[in-house]
Amino acid sequence: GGSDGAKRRAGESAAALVEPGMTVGLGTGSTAAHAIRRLGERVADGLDIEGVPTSFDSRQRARDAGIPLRALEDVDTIDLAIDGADQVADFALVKGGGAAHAREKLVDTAAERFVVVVDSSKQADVLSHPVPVEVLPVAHSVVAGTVRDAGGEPSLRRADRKDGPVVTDNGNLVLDCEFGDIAEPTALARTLSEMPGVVEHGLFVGSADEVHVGTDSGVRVLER
Ligand code: DER
Repeated sequence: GGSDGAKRRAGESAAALVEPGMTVGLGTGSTAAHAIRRLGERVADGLDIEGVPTSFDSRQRARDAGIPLRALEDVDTIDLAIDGADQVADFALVKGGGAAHAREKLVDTAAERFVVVVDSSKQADVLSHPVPVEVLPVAHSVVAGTVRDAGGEPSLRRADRKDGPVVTDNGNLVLDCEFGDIAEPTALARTLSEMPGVVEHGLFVGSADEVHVGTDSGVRVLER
């Protein structure tokens, strides 16, 4: 399994790629949080960058870290995005553990370079992690049906600290969809995107340029 030290090493390794003047996509989750923290330290040391958050949480973390922020709609280019993943197989990702994958996918795919930060527990030969699917609230039963028709097993993501389901930053719900081994992630991504009521799914195919894998002793950098 992963350890926080491994996540920290991965996050800090990606933060070292950031150069002065860059606009940086700031991912969501505990591994990307290490990159945000490290970037805050570098900003305090004089690094001139602007961050584009991918969620309410990453915006708060970036503000606390003292990183100057820009709204996505106000930037022309994103030079580098740093974000985590729930599973990585040959540069294809499952994301959405934090229910932030809609805006993450926007920022991560808009970036010139998308660097994924994980600990080694996220690596797999084939994707098999349940795929988070963000749905319009009114659509959750309809989409559950179309997911079943496509061979998946959907479950509405329940909240821990509130009654009822998790509600995303966009006001939507999340279905976690079990498909078993995903041999053809590109095909499944298209199937999910075409389902009426789906806002965004957590399959990121063809967007990751680099993966920094934190281990107990260091970081392994995988370049596509
Ligand atoms: O929600 C997300 O997509 C996060 O990036 C998630 O996939 C990884 O979170 P972690 O770094 O806390 O494991």
